[in-house]
Amino acid sequence: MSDTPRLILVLGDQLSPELSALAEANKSRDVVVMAEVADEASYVPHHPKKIAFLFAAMRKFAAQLREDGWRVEYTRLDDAQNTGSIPGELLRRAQDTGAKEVLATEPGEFRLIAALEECPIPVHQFPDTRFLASHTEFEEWAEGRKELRMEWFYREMRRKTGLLMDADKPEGGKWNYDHDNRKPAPDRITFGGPMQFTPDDTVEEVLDLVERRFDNNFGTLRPFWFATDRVQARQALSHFIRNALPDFGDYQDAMLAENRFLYHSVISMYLNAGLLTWQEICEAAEDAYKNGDAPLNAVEGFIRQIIGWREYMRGIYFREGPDYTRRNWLNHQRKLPGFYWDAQTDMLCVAKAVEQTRDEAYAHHIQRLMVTGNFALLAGIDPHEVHEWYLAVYADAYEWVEAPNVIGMSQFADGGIVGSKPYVSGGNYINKMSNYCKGCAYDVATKTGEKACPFNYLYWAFLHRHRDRFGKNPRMAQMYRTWSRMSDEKRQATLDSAEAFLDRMSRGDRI
Ligand code: FAD
Ligand code: DLZ
Ligand code: SF4
Repeated sequence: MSDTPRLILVLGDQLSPELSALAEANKSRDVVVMAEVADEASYVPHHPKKIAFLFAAMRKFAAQLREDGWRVEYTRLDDAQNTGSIPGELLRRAQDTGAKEVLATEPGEFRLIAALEECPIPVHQFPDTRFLASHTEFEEWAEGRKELRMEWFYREMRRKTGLLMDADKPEGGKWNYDHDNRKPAPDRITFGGPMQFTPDDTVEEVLDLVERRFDNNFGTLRPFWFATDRVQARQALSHFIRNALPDFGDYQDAMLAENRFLYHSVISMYLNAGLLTWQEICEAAEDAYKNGDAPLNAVEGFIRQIIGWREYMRGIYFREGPDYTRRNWLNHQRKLPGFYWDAQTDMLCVAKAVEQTRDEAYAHHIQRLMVTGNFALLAGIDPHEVHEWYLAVYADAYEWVEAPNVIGMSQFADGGIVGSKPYVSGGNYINKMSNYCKGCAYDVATKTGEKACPFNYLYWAFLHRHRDRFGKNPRMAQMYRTWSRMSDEKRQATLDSAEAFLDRMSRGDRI
């Protein structure tokens, strides 16, 4: 065997000891390369908390690898020799060490996969085995199907893992307990929120760096409370399983103006960066069910998000290819309004979602889908702009998971690959699931005119605008019938209200 070292690339969202590139490597021969680089930190204006989380977690992971006997060459953002890109750092380290090849785990974004393919030094990209379904497995599942519905894929994953299975039957007799999981916001939340961690010296050093270098990015850096290593991430997971999982199902779709986390786990940033595995999360949830600590509707709903939605979204991203983020099936062209960056809007639901995104680099699923996503779709915002916003502002955002959620699920820009109908609603849905409307300057019960909730008239204007696309969709037939039954005056007043509102928005007026 040659003694020439090889470089082992570990990216910021690959902080897992079981990473395929590390499994292929030889501790006594090879050199691990990790790098904080300007290219990765600025391809979208990431939230400062996201950058701080990744840099701190990268530094701690590098220290752990060294303790485990690896030679690690780590580049800090401020290092004088930093070339500013991942390929640049690989070339520099290759020159220093004499390495002639690189072992990598396939990145989660096409942009970076292409950059590694084009790198002057050969880079072998191994499959990312931290996921349940390989690309081939997803392709085989998708092959020949007319519709790629998550539910069918999820059942395969249940069978494959044996999670919540009673021999070959689903636990409790049903695959999906979503029907029980749509309760509106409760009066009182008993969960105090995700576990918070006091920054240690490593984190403080990174916070100072991020404060200096990314001061102009959207988002509040301090207080910073994320877990930044595996031990802490596991504590955060246990805290959720013990204190919130039992109510996760019931209130999964609820929203509250005064509570940012409800019964959500807030672990996606840890899972996506590699600090937790899907196996340990799902096993902990299943154990809670088996021990009688959490009901089936909660545990099934939670496990479905991880082995169902998360894996399915990744499958779609890699199947659809690099042009996916440019899809615009509805031909929406409006610019993303400024209030997505400064929360200056009278729509309280949107203002609250943006404020908490700014403060926490987090919003839960229904806020992302039915508030900021719903509004962007109704208002006809360019889906690529929407995509770039989501990719920047959330601590858990990488293209493989963000793009199918935004382009597919939320904006219907892929023409119906992820969803069979667009996720749009008027103010009624938001009012039912939250307490936002009570404190809003707009009136959710009013349908047209200046005081009316904008979601109300924008909803009908959206259906009207896209009748040729959705008019024959059986799942939307009822809504089109309702629209058709309205009087001409009412329909015209609705369309006029929508047009006037969108004009004001495009002019930059406060809305
Ligand atoms: P919980 O509600 O506690 O759910 C548990 C876990 O299930 C999550 O941690 C996550 O790993 C997984 N999960 C749940 N829903 C999804 C989903 N639709 N797709 C993939 N995984 C899911 N998730 C991301 O990880 N990164 C993103 O960039 C991202 N962007 C989104 C954009 C939009 C428009 C929408 C509608 C959803 C997006 N999601 C994204 C999915 C989901 O909103 C987040 O995973 C979830 O809010 C994370 O919070 P949590 O850990 O408290 O999740
Ligand atoms: C998101 C991110 C950021 C902000 N910075 C770095 C970095 O400096 N170095 C690094 O290796 N990775 C970083 N990442 C994560 C990468 O962007 C991520 O690996 C790709 O987007 C693929 O998912
Ligand atoms: Fe949002 Fe409309 Fe309710 Fe205001 S009234 S909070 S804009 S849904």
